[in-house]
Amino acid sequence: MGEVKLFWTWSSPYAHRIVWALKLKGVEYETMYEDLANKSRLLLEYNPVHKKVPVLLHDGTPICESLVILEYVDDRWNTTARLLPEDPLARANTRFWAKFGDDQV
Ligand SMILES: N[C@@H](CCC(=O)N[C@@H](CS)C(=O)NCC(=O)O)C(=O)O
Repeated sequence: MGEVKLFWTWSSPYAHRIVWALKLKGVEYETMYEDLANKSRLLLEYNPVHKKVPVLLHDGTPICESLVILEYVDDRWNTTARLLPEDPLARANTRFWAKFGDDQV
């Protein structure tokens, strides 16, 4: 499974969706709490483009942007229930509504 760390803060809906995905998949992870008013050196190093949570660190490699992280989690831990449906049209529809939700937040 490797070492998994999640940089997050309790108030972030984007971070909560990653927590739910990891729990659904049964992936053990370490929580790295971020104070967004005083971001850690590691957060800035791992997400230099947006400097935001969530960031998933898997065996030392950072993955940024919550929808990208969700798809990574689904692809990497693919022996348990899938987050995205198998059917390509249903996947496209799911991605549409996920993006719609993001655009409205
Ligand atoms: N598009 C990003 C949005 C992440 C985001 O907006 N995170 C907020 C917390 S909810 C953040 O880290 N804000 C810090 C800042 O804007 O400096 C994602 O989906 O991961």
